[in-house]
Amino acid sequence: MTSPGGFWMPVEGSTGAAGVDSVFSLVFWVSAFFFVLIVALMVLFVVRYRRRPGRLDAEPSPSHNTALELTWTLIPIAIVIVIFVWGFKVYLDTNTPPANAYEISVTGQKWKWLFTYPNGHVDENLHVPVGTPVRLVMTSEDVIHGFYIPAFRLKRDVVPGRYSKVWFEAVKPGEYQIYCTQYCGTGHSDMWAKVIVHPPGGFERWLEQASNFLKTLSPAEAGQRLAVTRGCAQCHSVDGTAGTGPTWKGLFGSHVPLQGGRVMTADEDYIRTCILDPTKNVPLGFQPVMPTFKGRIRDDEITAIIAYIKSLK
Ligand code: HEC
Ligand SMILES: [Cu+2]
Repeated sequence: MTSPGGFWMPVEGSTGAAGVDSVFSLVFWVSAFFFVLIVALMVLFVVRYRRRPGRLDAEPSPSHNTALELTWTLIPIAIVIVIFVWGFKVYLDTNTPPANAYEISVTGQKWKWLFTYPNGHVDENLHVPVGTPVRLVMTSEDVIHGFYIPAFRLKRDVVPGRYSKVWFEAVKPGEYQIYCTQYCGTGHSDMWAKVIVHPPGGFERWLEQASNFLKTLSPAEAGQRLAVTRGCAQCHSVDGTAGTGPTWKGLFGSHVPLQGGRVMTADEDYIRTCILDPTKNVPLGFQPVMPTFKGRIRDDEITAIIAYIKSLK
């Protein structure tokens, strides 16, 4: 369950949220005040000075009035200066991470978020300890995505080829929603993830357990996770539909026709070769666009993925 929040706003889930809300309220109430004032005066003047029998011509008006002009210049200037100073202070606070912040890498891709922890663990949700500054270093694998956590009042574009950085400190354990705010393609609205804020001590326990999933899960389950966190699932379906790459359903043990007329049996060695040297055996009807995973994937991970592919009868 994500935390609901109030009538107008989501919960203030981070230390920076109250500052952002205060600037928002200031701008909102200033705008509301002038909206009411201007509309009310407009209606009043329309009625008061409308064309009537006996008063057909406009009354002559003075060319200018110094006191009035100074008032309507100086008051707005004071207001925008207050908005600027207040807003700039909140901007600096929310953009300057404390030196001891815990760093997590974020990757946006069509259509999910991946979070990489300092020990190399990759997860589909953002797990963080409560009461600790966390710095996110974010980039995209494909198009522009928008990283957005309403409860933390935190939103930043995630752009391919560069790194955007944000930070926050969560104030209360719980779950909060992450969205993508750039229309990044057909799966855009599925680009959801959660922030899971752990109570003291819980984060370390979670990370320890999650990083050990090759030992704690069955090989096929571990392989299924790897297929997602390593990005294989982006190109390989498991339901029989062909994507950028061939489906994995029924792959194991089948006879695969290759470009150049050869046919190979999809056994353990074939799959291993496909992962490490994808251009060596290219199945008929596909482009050789799979990136090599040589040096990026460990042997025990390959074994788990093979176990997963075997299970997809
Ligand atoms: C960018 C898309 C893409 C990604 C990501 C990708 N693949 Fe592939 N994969 C392909 C394509 C295209 C082919 C067929 C052409 C080739 O072999 O280069 C293929 C072929 C394969 C084959 C042979 C399939 C067959 O039917 O003969 C296996 C096995 C495989 N990939 C495993 C993986 C694994 C494991 C991962 C993740 C670690 C992965 N792929 C990531 C696109 C991808
Ligand atoms: Cu997106």
